[in-house]
Amino acid sequence: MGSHSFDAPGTDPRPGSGPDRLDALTSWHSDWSGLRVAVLGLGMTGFAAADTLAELGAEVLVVAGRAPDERARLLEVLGVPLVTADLDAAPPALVEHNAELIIVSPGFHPDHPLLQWAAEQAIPVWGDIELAWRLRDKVGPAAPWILVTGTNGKTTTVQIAATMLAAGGHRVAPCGNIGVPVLDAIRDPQGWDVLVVELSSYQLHHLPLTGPGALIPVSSVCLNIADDHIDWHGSASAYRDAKAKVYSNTTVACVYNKADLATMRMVEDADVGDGARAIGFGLGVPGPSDLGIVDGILCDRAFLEDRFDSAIELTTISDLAAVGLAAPHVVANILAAAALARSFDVSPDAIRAALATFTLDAHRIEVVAIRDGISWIDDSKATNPHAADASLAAFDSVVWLVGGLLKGVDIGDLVARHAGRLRGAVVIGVERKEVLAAFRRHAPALRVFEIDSDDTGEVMPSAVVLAASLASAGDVVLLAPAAASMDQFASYAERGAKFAQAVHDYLGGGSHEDSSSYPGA
Ligand code: UMA
Repeated sequence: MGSHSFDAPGTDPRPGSGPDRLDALTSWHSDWSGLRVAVLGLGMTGFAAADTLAELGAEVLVVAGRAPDERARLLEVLGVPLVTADLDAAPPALVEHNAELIIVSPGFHPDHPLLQWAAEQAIPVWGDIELAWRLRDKVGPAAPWILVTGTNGKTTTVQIAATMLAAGGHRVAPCGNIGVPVLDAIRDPQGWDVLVVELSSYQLHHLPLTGPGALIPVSSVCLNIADDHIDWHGSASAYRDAKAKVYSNTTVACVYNKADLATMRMVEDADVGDGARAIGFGLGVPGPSDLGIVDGILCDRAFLEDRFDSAIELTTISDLAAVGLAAPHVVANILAAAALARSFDVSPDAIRAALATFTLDAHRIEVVAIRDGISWIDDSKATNPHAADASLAAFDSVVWLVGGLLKGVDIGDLVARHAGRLRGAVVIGVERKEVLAAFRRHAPALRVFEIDSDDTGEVMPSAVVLAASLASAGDVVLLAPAAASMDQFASYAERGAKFAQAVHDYLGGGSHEDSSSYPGA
């Protein structure tokens, strides 16, 4: 390991039209001028795609169901036309544009009428990730990509891996689903040594596995897989298949979760580059080619010569506990990130230094207050049952705030698994019927309150009062809704912030007895 070589993007554009022309568009320096492209959506992705393609001289039309004023105004400045319409069918301006290529934003459902129309018209559809891959050599030689996906922990793992790579002296861009379009990262004028790209299942869905648009990452990980976004993908297996694409063509390390054998099978089934290795991570004792834990010490038994007889110490659970990073699912993310960083030759010292300063984002098992022996914890980021599972498992005695948009996923198993550690529950969200039914079925004796107010401003204040009535010393009141937030809040962040505000209002001044100690089991 040490030097990484990549197929240089092509530099020999062949202007023309049709699929041959698209095949030749594999570099920023190819001839994109005059290419007729329709960009679907005007969120973060759509704007980045339109801006990039306009800079390349393509003829761009943006089509969106709704367009934020600010982005619409910027498009006007760029001279890019925008059509906002009810997108039940292709609007006339889109038909007239006679597009040779469509760039779709990830939020468009695969069965969206415009994507069906594009298929009927045989217009190729790329996601923004494929476009960014083809354009990645804008500034000097293309930086290698490290890919991160999984149902939960993606953003945290990307942030930790990027912190480790930076501590190792690399100029690194965390980007993708994390909230920075990869197209913005590749246009940074200084360029990067490496990109750590968070990919959602939506973005993976649109990626080709072969051909000029197929990604060739150095390393890749699917952190875990559990049912999520089933309403978007149509089935659990379609969601899984999208996630599995992350490993395709990996050249150095395919990192998988030893506690989630589905991720190992994805690696086994993937077409990877010659010499790529499968690297496991887990909370148990590591085998050769794994990262794991021995007697409270996080060890690398993968990236060293003598991996059959020795291991490299990376950090310890007690050091992680001192900086609030010892919850089991966070430790798993750290091991995965360390595997990615080690695959890029980051030293154990740099990894240790990175972990000493890293802090989790807000709303991820964030301690809001501790008062009278009761800990109030905001894990609003737990937007599906798998994330809530990890969250609940970190505590012994829980009053649980749960509910929201379930996205077609059943939470019965989750309730059954944790019924023993629950002291009570408060159900929020619009899809309360399903959640209440799960409690009736799997925890019939549990005290459960329902917030049935239509006044969304009242949801958290009421939930906090009821949670307080269920909790006693030693308990954790845990907001880990296992559901998306958009039914009653603007985002998971707003949901968490409203929870924290309601807790502080309820407890009054001086509620933050000790926010540094982690109350986890
Ligand atoms: N639009 C329509 N009709 C549709 C869908 C979208 O007209 O049916 C248009 C609207 O103009 C809207 C725009 O598309 O303004 C929104 O596009 P989008 O939903 O694809 O969102 P972006 O703003 O482009 O942000 C996307 C990701 N969002 C989604 O995948 C839903 C962001 O992830 C990501 O950070 C960003 O690209 C940069 O890569 C967010 C997310 O929620 C955080 N991701 C999901 C998750 O993590 O669970 C997948």
